[in-house]
Amino acid sequence: MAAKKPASKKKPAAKAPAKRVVNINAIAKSLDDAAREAKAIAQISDTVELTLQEAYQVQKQMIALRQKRGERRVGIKMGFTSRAKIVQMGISDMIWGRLTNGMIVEEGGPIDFSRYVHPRVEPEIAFLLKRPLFGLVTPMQAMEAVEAIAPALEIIDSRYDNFKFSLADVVADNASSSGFVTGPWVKPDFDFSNLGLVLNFDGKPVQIGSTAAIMGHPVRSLVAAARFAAEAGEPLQTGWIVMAGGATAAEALSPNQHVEMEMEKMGRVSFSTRG
Ligand code: 0L1
Ligand code: MG
Repeated sequence: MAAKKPASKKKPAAKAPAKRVVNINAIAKSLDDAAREAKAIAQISDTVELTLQEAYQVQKQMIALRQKRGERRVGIKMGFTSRAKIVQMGISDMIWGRLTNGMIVEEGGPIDFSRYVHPRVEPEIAFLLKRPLFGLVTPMQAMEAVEAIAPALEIIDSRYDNFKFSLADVVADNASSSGFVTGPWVKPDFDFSNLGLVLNFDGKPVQIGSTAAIMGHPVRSLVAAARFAAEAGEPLQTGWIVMAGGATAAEALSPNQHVEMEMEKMGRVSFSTRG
């Protein structure tokens, strides 16, 4: 009698990998809505891991939505250019974001706290360009394009729950940019590589630092900005502002606060929050 064939053990059919769906426009709209409604959303990386290239596409599309509403580009901001910011947010890759005139906060003026999700402020230095700048440039070539420098404050406001994000999340969210204030513009005809600065809330110091915290010399951030801008096909333009990145960790803002930063040799820059 023929031996009984063992019942064949059928391998379960391999599951097709879930299709990766990335809708750049839909993600840009959800971030833009979150910013306009001042309502945090879940991180994009909870549902889809964007590549860095896709994240910058989302950022570009989000800015296009602002431009459709009448805003215009006025510059770029650099992010994670200091150790303090890298340690605070746990991200060590330098990033950049696009600035529009809708983000300008009048020096000394008030901001309406209810228009933000969970705003923070960080002390920076800003460059004003007198000619276009892009590509691989030396610090000296970068400085030849600078009309003036100013002490500046950046108001960052992540559109994500709990101000938590991955690298791609924060790039898509325009590097958390929300507002910026510039103080007195001065000719950059002196050494600004190591200027002491103090950030005060209601007259009390909350952060003390130096411009040297920005890559050893803030001009290095401008050099990097020129390279990023060229890679994106968006050369830095005459009249644009480049925000060099936070020199210290960012501080959370509260309603009804006076915020001021004093930078050695450069002067003061301030704004206040209204509840
Ligand atoms: O200046 C900066 O380093 C800003 C980084 C932006 C990301 C963030 O901290 O939310
Ligand atoms: Mg910043």
